[in-house]
Amino acid sequence: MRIALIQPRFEYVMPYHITPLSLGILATLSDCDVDVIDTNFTKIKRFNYDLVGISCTSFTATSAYKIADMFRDKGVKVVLGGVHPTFCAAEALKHADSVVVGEAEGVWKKVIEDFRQGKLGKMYDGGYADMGRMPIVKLKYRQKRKSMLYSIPLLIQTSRGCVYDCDFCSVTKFSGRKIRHRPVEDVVKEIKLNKAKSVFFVDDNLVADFGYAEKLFKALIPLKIKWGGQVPLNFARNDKFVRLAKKSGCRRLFVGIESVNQESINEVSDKCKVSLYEKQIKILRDNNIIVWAGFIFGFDHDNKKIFSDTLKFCFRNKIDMVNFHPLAAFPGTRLYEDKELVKDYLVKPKNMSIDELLGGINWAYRQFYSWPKILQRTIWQLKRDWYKPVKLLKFIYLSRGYYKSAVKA
Ligand code: B12
Ligand code: SF4
Repeated sequence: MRIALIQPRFEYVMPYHITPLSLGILATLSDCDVDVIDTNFTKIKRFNYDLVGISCTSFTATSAYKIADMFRDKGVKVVLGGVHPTFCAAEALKHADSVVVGEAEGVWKKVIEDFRQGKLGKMYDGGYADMGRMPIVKLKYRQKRKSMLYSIPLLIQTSRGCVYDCDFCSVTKFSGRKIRHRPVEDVVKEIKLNKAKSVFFVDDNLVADFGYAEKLFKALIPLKIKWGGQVPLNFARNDKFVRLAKKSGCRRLFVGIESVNQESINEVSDKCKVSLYEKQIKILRDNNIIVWAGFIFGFDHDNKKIFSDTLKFCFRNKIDMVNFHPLAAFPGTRLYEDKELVKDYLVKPKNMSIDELLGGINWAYRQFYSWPKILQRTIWQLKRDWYKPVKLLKFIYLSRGYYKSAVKA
């Protein structure tokens, strides 16, 4: 038996050159031949699979449904899973023979077995996976694209669930309000088995539990890896902890700054304090950690000035990389229930038109990733990693990738 596990194309967000962890996990759990296909970079070359599994978020749903319809037309059974089918199961079932809601680790083997026996069910609920028994994903299912400029890091997840439940996020509804951790020993084992030199922790908040994070960081020190991950900026309130993270190999952090306008942030979360941002970013920079900041535009309190204000903030604080996103309300979030939506789950902005919002984001991207700015940041990088020319090339290449996507949009 041969199955295909497919990552659909990103519709209106920039693709990331990493095959998602979900497909690696499912492939590792499958007791049959598996092809993992990321359609952002690879064409589907064969169609005679016994079963096809497609991973689906709200921003890949349209392409996921197209692929599903295509395979079903050829008589191949299709299973859809992921965050979007979990919250929109009825919609997903119009395009699939079966839908898996929730975390799939606990049910995927049963799905395959039921299929083998010719009794594939319409709906499976994986609930919450047992984090103490997570599969160690095989390397062959992880790196689907290799090139000199991308050293694709090993994706690892150490925890699921979040205590905060922000209005624009579906993580708490999907994975629960209690944080569940993998044993640190399992994480270390996974890194060692994969002989990884570079790791990206996909946790929503790697430092949600300081006690666990401290244990993890200490266990990473002897592995001598470099790692990146996602943390809230207030992680930098504890200088000693940042130094420990750095010592354990932390090189790059993705921080959700969301907005430089406190009134805008207050609309969706009460835990971010703009007045502390500059100090916290400085602590990360002083520890030579690359700051990759995420911003959201289009809150009710945003007007057209927000784009230039944000750029000034980024340049003043020497932010290395940015993601600029329009405020979106995906299924499974409170915003989705509350807000008026325009196209592609975008929230209708109050103080500008949707074209002004998207145009403003595009303009901000082009300013941030313009050649003079990239070169300026490369000089900062030189000061940190002057002896690593390939790293600098990657930094420039990635930055230009953002610029080009903005120009195309
Ligand atoms: C890491 C991450 C990223 C990384 C992506 C790296 C990569 N390519 O892997 C970065 C930082 C780049 C990113 C960006 C964005 N992300 Co993101 N991201 C995540 C995060 C934190 C972890 C994803 C992950 O690897 N999880 C671990 C895997 C194992 O879990 P999983 O994918 O859910 O898979 C499980 C189940 O869903 C299911 N499953 C999944 N696929 C399939 C398929 C089949 C056949 C079956 C049976 C089951 C199944 O089984 C799996 C195992 O349990 C999630 C939140 C989360 N906790 O999942 C958000 C999340 C996926 N991101 C989200 C969003 C919105 C974005 C952005 C659009 C940012 C924004 N504007 O808000 C951008 C999109 C850019 C892009 N092109 O991807 C949303 C998606 C919401 C939605 N309804 O679609 C999430 C859920 C967070 C949220 N805010 O609610 N993201
Ligand atoms: S945005 Fe981050 S902190 Fe807020 S609920 Fe989602 S994962 Fe938790």
